[in-house]
Amino acid sequence: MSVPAAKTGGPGEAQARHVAIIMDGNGRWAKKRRMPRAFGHQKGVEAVRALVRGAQGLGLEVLTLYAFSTENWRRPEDEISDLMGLMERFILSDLEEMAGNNIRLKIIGDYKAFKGELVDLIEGALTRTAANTGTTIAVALNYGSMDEIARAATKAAAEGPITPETIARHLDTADLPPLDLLIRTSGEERLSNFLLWQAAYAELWFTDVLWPDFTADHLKQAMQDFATRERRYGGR
Ligand code: V0D
Repeated sequence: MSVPAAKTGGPGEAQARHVAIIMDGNGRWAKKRRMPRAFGHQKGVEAVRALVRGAQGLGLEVLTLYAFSTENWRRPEDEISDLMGLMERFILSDLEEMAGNNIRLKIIGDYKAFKGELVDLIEGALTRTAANTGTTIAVALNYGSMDEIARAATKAAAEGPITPETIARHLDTADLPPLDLLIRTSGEERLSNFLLWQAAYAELWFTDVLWPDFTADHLKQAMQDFATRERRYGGR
């Protein structure tokens, strides 16, 4: 029995360099099990940990993850403090493994609005991985795209004319490769104020899988779909 040659795709097929994920569905995952939202968030953290491990072999340059949005401040106080606790614990438990695996951490968003101890932990994590050369994990913390664009435009205006190029140079993602692929889990098909500018030419990939059930295999599948889509950038 002969095995068909691996599909390598036609011209224009390219491997994704930068993938972003809106990690949605922790609450719904918990609700289905009649468990508290906090349990869903815990499971969500386990999915992040497994995905970061699994992403190593996929040849990605950057994986951007939406962890805490500017809108999350409108959630109940106890859920906000849960999320803060998860962030602190995540750094304490996972930083050394990520650092040892040559991962470079980056933050997008205004993380300095968090409390002092958490800001110090975050900055420690950035410093610890700054010299690493492997996959960059960019984590959106207190991130909102309109806020990011407003901050970038303010900086651009202080230097001269505002153009798409001068704004882009001041976005939080200015040092990252262009966004290729944006994934959202949990069946919602909205950008929800995430990477609005960067998504201008990105491919979008939606799945009904809830975040705690999302694995590196799903990411691999999305990247394979990406590689077979023909990208047009507004041209023909
Ligand atoms: C999991 C809840 C802090 C949602 C928060 C690698 C998702 C906890 C960071 C972080 C995650 C801190 C410093 C830094 C980079 C990241 C973080 C991830 C996930 C993905 F430099 N919390 N946190 N990073 N979670």
